[in-house]
Parts: sequence; C-alpha cells; structure tokens
Amino acid sequence: MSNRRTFLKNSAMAAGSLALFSIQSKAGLSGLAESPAFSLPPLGFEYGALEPHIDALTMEIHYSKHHKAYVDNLNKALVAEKIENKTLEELLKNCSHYPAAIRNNGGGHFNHSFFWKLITPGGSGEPSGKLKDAIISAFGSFENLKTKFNDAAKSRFGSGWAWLIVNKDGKLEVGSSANQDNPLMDISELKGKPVLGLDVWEHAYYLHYQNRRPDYINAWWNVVNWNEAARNFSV
Ligand code: MN3
Repeated sequence: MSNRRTFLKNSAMAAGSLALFSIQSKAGLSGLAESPAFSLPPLGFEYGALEPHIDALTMEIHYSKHHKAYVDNLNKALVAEKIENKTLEELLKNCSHYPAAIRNNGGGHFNHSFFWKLITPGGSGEPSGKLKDAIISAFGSFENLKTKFNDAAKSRFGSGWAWLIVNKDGKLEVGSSANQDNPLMDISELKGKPVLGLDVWEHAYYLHYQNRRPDYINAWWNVVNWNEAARNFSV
C-alpha cells in the first residue's frame, strides 16, 4: 500500500469515526440540553421553620428526597412513554390511560407541591371570609370540620392523604385517598377541587411522632396556611 493510499484510508477512517463521534455527541448534547418536564418547586421556608410541630429532619428528607424522587421518576416515566407537552393536571385527569408510574409519581409531585404551600411557620389562624361561610354551611362549624378531617386522616389505612375538596355540587366535602392518588384523578372515588390536603404517609411524621399519627395530625393544624386554602377555594 502506497503512503498516499494509506493516508487516504486512514483519513477516511478518521472521518468516519469523527462523523460517528459527532452523531453521538449531538445525541448526548441534545439529551443534556433537553430540560426535564417537571422540577422541584421551592419550599418557601427553612426546614426547621415549622418546629415543634413538624421537625427539620422530617421536612428535609420529605422535600429533598421523597418529593424530589417523585419529580425525577415522573420525568423518567414521561421520557420512557414518550409523553410530551402535558400539564400535570392533564396527566392526573387522564391517569387511567397512562402507566402506574405516571399516576404514582404525577400524584406525588402534585400532592407535595400542593401540601408545601398549605403549611406555613406559625400557621395563619382560622379560616375566614367565603371559605369560613362554606365550612359552616357544610359542617356546621370549624370544629366539626376538624373532627371530620381528623377522622378521615386517622382512618386512612396505610399510606395516603386526607382532603377537603369542593365536590361537583359545589359543596365542601371531606375524604381521603390511597397512596399518591388525589381528587383530580379520573380513577379517584373522591373527586373535586382540592382545598386542603394532609400527607399521612409515615415518611411525613415517623421520625418525630413514630406510630402516633393522631399527634401529628393535631400538630399540623397549628401550621395550616388558611390564606392558601382560601385561594384554592376561590380559584
Ligand atoms: Mn409525602
């Protein structure tokens, strides 16, 4: 083989491998450049800000590990299922048409994003305005609502959520859901617009309260953000 032929052959190989490298790096770059569909929202307060009612370590793990895992796994499931350009609400509303990973992680992402906004350091007193009127109309008193909500939260077997919702008749209703299901899902028995939600998974309270779920529920009322609940009610 002449030097020239060797040179041409080597150049062709080099060009070939360059082309291959270029395709791979393009794929790699587009993979990197493509931003995930969903991201962890800011918490809005320090991990320790809800103490003594909800402890700092529970908040840190709950937010930075559990919620983050729902977001990451939702993004992975969307890529795997080639689902694009759907809002979280659209995914939940039609979740019976999607694999369980979308239901579980989409629910997890929605529920936790909703939950963080409904808790605030020091709480915000009691419900007022139109929400207060609707509570009295549906339950007779705020105390009755609390009793009903506590019962729903305590009696949810295993992991799940307690909810205050506006149902299809426009009335307030209390109920609960299993796992990361929520009232926006087409598969949910309890359906409506969520106003208030409480996470009763053990990961939400076990480090501080161990098996004492009722103590955690009672403490949570001290940090409820009624301004956010009123906003959920009015939109
Ligand atoms: Mn949780």
